[in-house]
Amino acid sequence: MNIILLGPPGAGKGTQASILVESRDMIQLSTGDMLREAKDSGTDMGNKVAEVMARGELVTDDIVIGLIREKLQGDKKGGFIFDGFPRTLAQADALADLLDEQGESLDAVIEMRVDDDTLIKRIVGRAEDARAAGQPVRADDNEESVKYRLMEYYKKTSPLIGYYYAKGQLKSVDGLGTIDQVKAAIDEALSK
Ligand code: B4P
Repeated sequence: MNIILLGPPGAGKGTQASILVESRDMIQLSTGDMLREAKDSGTDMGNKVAEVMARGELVTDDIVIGLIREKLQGDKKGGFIFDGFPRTLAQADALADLLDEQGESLDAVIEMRVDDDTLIKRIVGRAEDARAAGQPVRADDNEESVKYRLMEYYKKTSPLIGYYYAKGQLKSVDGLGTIDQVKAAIDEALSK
């Protein structure tokens, strides 16, 4: 099974993807994690994306599509969870082509719905928790970047909701409950 977790920043895509990895032996492909790894390793590409990410802007399509293309060649296990990818219509078209090339298809797109106030509270809360624990704080986990990330989401990513709805692949879940409640809602959506 190959699925996309779609939703605004802080909707819990990464949180739920980690749970699906455990419960269904799937492979999590988080473009956010891949870009943060590139940034930390100080490669040319990493240096290029660091400032873009800190501002809360989207990284260019060619970079993220390249990262995903590489990962799709590897082990497939119980299938792929696309976490935070695609984020633009161009990325969605590229993903359809890449899956096609691998003889794979997309089974479902889970849209996680959370209101803006909760998203901002969660992300600012994550930064405060990290600071209190003496851990590194993500450069984009502050109110200013989150507001920009939300603007980018509504402008560039939310059109994907209609795109996948038209293909009959969209399943929307309430992302507002506890982590366990959201997990249950995703399991139910995937069972239909
Ligand atoms: P991501 O790493 O994808 O970050 P995100 O959208 O903030 O994360 P997510 O929705 O996974 O939230 P999480 O589970 O962590 O992207 C970061 C940046 O990378 C982007 O802004 C962009 O610059 C770049 N990028 C990534 N992919 C790209 C692409 N395809 N194209 C272009 N650029 C790209 O949860 C957040 C917090 O909420 C956590 O603290 C968590 O504990 C908490 N939480 C989760 N579920 C909860 C629940 N049910 N109740 C209470 N709290 C909850």
